[in-house]
Amino acid sequence: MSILDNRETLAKQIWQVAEVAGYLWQKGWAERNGGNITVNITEYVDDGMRKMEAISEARPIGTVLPHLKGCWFYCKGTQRRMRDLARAPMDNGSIIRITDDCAHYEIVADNPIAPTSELPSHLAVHDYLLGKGSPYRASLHTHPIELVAMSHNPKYLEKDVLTKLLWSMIPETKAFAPRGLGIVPYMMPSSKELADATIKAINEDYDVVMWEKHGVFAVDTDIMAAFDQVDVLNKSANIYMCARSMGFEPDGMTDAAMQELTDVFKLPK
Ligand code: 2HA
Ligand code: ZN
Repeated sequence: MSILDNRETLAKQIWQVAEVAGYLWQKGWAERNGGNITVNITEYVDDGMRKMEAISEARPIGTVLPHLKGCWFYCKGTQRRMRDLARAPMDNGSIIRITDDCAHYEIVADNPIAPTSELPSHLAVHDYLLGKGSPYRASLHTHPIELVAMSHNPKYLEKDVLTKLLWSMIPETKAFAPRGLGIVPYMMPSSKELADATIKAINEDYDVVMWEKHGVFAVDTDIMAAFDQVDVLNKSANIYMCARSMGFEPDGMTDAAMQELTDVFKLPK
């Protein structure tokens, strides 16, 4: 028995997470237990689910997140592998609900699998998104190779230097990652400082944020859309590195070509 049985719309969301987890592994962005995913699934919750007993005690989030009252999430399990989640999402992640004090969560199904080590930062981001009325429901942390490599050079960490370079590699990148790439300087993984800095960058209007020498954090309406934004940005980083390894600095699209694209696609900035 699974909570997904006879719940088609919920199952579709969870299997979309599994599909993305498979892509992360195939791309080499998810070594060992690398990366994490959380999806706000509250809109798919029915009365039957609301009546279910929790299968864990209430555990502290570590902070109070008032906008998460009544919210439910699918979370990748801590220490679980994306490549395993791709085959069996309910054996490598779990469905949790936030308790009414907005300070604890309890696991509801299918198995008592403890959520990702980055749960407090993921939940803080979801709380922020709901607070500002955003339609975004999914957050993704992953280790995309070329983007992480570029974050080892301080010149790419200055505001919007990397955004402009990546946008200029291929027109699709600005069209499909129109808010560019925010930058957060190196901080300890799972720390509150990293969560706060990530929210600050998202608040500056980035959907994808680079964590220097670590990975990216992306938010969007669903997990496939969050993945797509990271994928187009990383594709540009890969094109840049291919040109450099052929021995030349790529020209990049001209400012006039970028402006035309911005106007025709009605993109921000
Ligand atoms: O959860 O990637 O940064 C595994 C990680 C933490
Ligand atoms: Zn990581």
